[in-house]
Amino acid sequence: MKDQLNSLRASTVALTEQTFDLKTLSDSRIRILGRKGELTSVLRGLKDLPIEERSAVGKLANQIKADLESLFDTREAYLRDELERTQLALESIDITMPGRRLPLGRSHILNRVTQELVDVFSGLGFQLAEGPEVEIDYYNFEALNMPKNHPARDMQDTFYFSENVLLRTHTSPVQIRTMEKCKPPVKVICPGKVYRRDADVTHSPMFMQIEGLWVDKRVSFSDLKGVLTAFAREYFGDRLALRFRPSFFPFTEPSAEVDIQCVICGGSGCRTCSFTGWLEILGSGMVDPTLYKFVNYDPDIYSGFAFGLGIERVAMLKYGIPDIRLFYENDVRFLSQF
Ligand code: FA5
Repeated sequence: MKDQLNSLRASTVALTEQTFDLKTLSDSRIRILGRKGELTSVLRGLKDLPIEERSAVGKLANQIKADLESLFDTREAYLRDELERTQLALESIDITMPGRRLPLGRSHILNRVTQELVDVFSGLGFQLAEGPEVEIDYYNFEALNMPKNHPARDMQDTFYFSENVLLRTHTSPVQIRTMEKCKPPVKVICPGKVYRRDADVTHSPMFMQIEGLWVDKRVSFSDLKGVLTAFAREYFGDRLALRFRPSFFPFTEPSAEVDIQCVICGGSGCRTCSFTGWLEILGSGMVDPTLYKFVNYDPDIYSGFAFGLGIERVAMLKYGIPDIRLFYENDVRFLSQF
């Protein structure tokens, strides 16, 4: 029995030395020291020993049990230390590594251009006004002198919610809404999104405009030319030519469109300017006195001008962007250039 006990100790020493994970170690501990373990089964033979040997063997058995327990404890402590060391090594941070760069967000180029335009017109004395994108037929067409079946409506087909509710096709309805609310003098700019059934390199189904409106006593066409020329010089500098071209809008009389020399081709003609050398940026004119009837202004006392400027067109000219669709494709490689 002494031999059995000594050999159990020897084999346990070898076993623990060759065990490298805590689970196997714990299983071995149960197999050897557990209630139904190998040591217990050896000790069961104790009662069959002659009485004079029992005490010595019993003592040895206790000693060996203590030895085995200490063997398992020491190995377990060692394995736990090892595990902790490996985990620490894995989790350690190399503070000499370069950090991961966080991409910096920025406002969309069109929002920035809008803000720049608002700043220029604020400097010319215009105040900010707003109107809804979902508009009623009355403000979008009717009160702008475009009754039902007016042919000018054809050029501004849009998305209808019902016969009378639509996505506004221009920012001009804000003219009427502002004049309804305020008595002259009014001098406002109204930036916002507008919608039309349009799509090519210079036309987008959703785009942005800034409406300008100045009504007061003795506002004349030369004020219109002065304000728009001042704006163009301030925003584009002197290098780009500007021209006023006679036009027609049902809500202004007389009317003019303003073109800026194409920056893409320098005026020689390209796909962006439809080979004309010019890009139209806005429509404008003297407010048609018919409109004053809708808002109770006296046309014998007041006169004014209005304009509607395409923000994408201005951004295209300012930054040499050849295709309007680039603004809305949300390609970060394009957007992060500005
Ligand atoms: C108008 O929208 C008039 N409301 C402008 C106006 C206001 C005239 C006040 C007189 C008085 P027009 O349809 O031409 O006009 O559009 C004005 C500008 O919006 C154009 O010069 C152009 O720069 C821009 N624009 C028009 N359609 C599109 C489109 N589909 N995509 C991008 N820009 C457009």
